[in-house]
Amino acid sequence: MPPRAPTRDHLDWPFFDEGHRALAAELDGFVAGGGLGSIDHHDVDAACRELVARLGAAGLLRHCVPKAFGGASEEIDSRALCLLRETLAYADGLADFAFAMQGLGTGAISLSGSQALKEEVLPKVARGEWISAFALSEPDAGSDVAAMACAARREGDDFVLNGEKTWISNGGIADVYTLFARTGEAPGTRGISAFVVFADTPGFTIAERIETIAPHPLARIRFENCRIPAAQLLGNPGEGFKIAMRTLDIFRPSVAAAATGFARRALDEAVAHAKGRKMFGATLADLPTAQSTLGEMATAIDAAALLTGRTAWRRDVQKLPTTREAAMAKMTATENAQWVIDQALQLFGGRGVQSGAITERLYCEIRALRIYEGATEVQKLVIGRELMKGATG
Ligand code: COS
Repeated sequence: MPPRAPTRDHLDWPFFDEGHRALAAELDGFVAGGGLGSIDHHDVDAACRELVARLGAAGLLRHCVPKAFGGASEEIDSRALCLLRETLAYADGLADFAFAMQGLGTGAISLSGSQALKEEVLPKVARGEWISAFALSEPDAGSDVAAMACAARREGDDFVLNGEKTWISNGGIADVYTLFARTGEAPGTRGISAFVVFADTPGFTIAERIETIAPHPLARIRFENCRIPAAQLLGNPGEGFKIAMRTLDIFRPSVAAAATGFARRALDEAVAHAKGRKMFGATLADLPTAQSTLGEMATAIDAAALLTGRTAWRRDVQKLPTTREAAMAKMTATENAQWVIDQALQLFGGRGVQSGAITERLYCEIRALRIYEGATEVQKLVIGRELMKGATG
């Protein structure tokens, strides 16, 4: 049986154009043609390397970087990113992860890197030859980015790095890391800078590999007198926090899209199950309680997709800031998807919790999305603060 494909009704919404509809057809062809098939997910490192290679060979990673450096469009197109993540998440959470990290891991380079750094890193990442990572969180600085302690001390033409980062996706397999470290120009957010660090730099080590409920490469990484050229600084000293936030503004809607991909898969599986499941002399789908649940699930998905499409369109077409919109989309889509998947599992009954069931996989996949790239609580804070900025009082 060919892999299940997502419905594409929402591509008729005014947020999308012919290019997006063509990309959706290309993606569906890639998945149906076995582009993600026959990969053993038990070895997540090998699986991710293979997925990155395949996505690169298929030209799909070009959507993670700007055109001048091997990308698909002049600027990173948020709607394309969302479409890709939604489709990949629908089919395979690890494929979505492998794709997403190529963008997040290099987003700050695309935004603020020197010409030389962009030329060195972005084309290789777009071809799937290099794997990238985004190193922001620390053991004592997760949501509170300003509390970071990992230090970068200037010494002549170099910076010397000391400290740790944790929850680093692709930690252990990445070739290149975007690192945020304290350079101390000022206390708090104004004393952080962004750097590019290559995995083979002396003094850089993997301190610990971390396992999670939806396995993917993840690590705590360590810098001990790790010396990098000052040319690997992104933007100006002290700009790191803003670079991190601007990067997250681009990628948070794509997290929303991935969550919606998982939720769409849960809904489609639940509908198929409800239509086939015999119950009380009819089918589960004939029960008003099931119809009501499915109706709520579909509405929760559309609400999330509308907020996500609005954010990506505002960024791509209107070229306006999307801090508030991205936070709304990420919060709503990840929370709604968790609820939708839980409802799908409930409709499956006992089979829903069986090991190996699609609902089990989706249940595990969705959970981290409510936390990473800014937990739901952080998104509420961001929305509230943006609201205050525009309010008179
Ligand atoms: N774009 C550009 N600049 C931004 C920005 C954005 N989206 N958000 C904040 N800034 C600027 C602010 O304007 C402020 O600038 P000035 O110093 O010039 O006034 C500065 O950055 C500091 O902002 P703020 O005061 O809001 O910082 P806080 O320390 O209060 O933190 C939160 C804000 C909590 C929102 C932030 O730390 C955050 O998003 N945390 C979650 C991080 C995250 O996603 N972690 C997961 C890692 S990736 S898996």
